[in-house]
Amino acid sequence: MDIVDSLLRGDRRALAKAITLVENERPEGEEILREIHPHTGNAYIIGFTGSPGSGKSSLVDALVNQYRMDRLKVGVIAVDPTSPFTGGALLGDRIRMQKHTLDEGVFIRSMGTRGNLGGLARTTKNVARIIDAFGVDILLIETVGVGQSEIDIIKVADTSVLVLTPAGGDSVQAIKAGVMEIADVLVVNKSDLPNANRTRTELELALELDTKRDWRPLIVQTITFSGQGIEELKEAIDRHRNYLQQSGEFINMRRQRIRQEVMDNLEFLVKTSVWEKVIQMDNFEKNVDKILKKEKDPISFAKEVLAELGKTFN
Ligand SMILES: Nc1nc2c(ncn2[C@@H]2O[C@H](COP(=O)(O)OP(=O)(O)O)[C@@H](O)[C@H]2O)c(=O)[nH]1
Ligand SMILES: [Mg+2]
Repeated sequence: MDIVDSLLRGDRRALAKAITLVENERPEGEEILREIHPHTGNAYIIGFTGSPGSGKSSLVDALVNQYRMDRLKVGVIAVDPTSPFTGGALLGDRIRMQKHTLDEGVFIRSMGTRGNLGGLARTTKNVARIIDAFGVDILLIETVGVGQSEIDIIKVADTSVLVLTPAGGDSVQAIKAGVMEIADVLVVNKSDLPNANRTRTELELALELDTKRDWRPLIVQTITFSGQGIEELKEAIDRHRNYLQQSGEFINMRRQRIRQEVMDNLEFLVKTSVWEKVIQMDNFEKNVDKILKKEKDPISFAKEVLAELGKTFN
């Protein structure tokens, strides 16, 4: 496909177009994903999660600058499921990111809510793959919140960064919600505010109690206004990256994700093909009536349908 050739050659317009096709779940999008597959796997993916306003965008912005100083090519995906009107891009983010738009070494994409969050997790994964094939060294993904769906989005990341602040019992909530278990680096941003050190100590104590993991998450304090701690954050991410590579975790993780991905695709295909066949069955509605009148029960009918489908699948 032309569009694939162009994006592999570094054409940003082709990249943007390919992303839109994939986001809209068009058949061409599927073809693009198939063709780019051999060119993926080179980008190092870093996920950022945390409450709205904790400073994720500010940190991502600061890190983009850091990586650009090393002349690395950087991609950014901003996922904001809570923002249906702006398609995920808040005005502040746009202004903040505007200065990067002239930089050929930075590619930024915002994604808003489109259907359910499960769908968003799937498209984010695919969009990440296209930007990876385009040839970035580092891909930063920012998502709002710390719920299960956000965790699903962040599951594509090689290193996950959880952003907390000294205010509002953020750390206590994170500890309770178990989100610390998926975080590889913890950031106490807004460390210019009171209680930053106390927040750090709370987190340290919580980490000491968690002995399940080989990797002990690192804690970094940052102040985005002054740039304090940004280099340290980059180093913490690097350390986690080295740990993954040296322990063999990196390749394990990628294998595990491929397994999961095949299962997810399979589940999706089976579901849709079963559903297509089921709605074509002529006695389907009749049986629904029977269940309604208590002449039949839903479990037995589902089993009958399965037996019937078994014949057509063979
Ligand atoms: N005091 C303080 N405010 C910050 C810091 N970093 C970001 N902010 C402010 O926090 C607000 C939310 O930041 P933003 O990066 O948009 O957070 P996001 O919603 O997590 O992406 C903005 O008003 C920022 O200016 C910091 O280090 N200290
Ligand atoms: Mg943001």
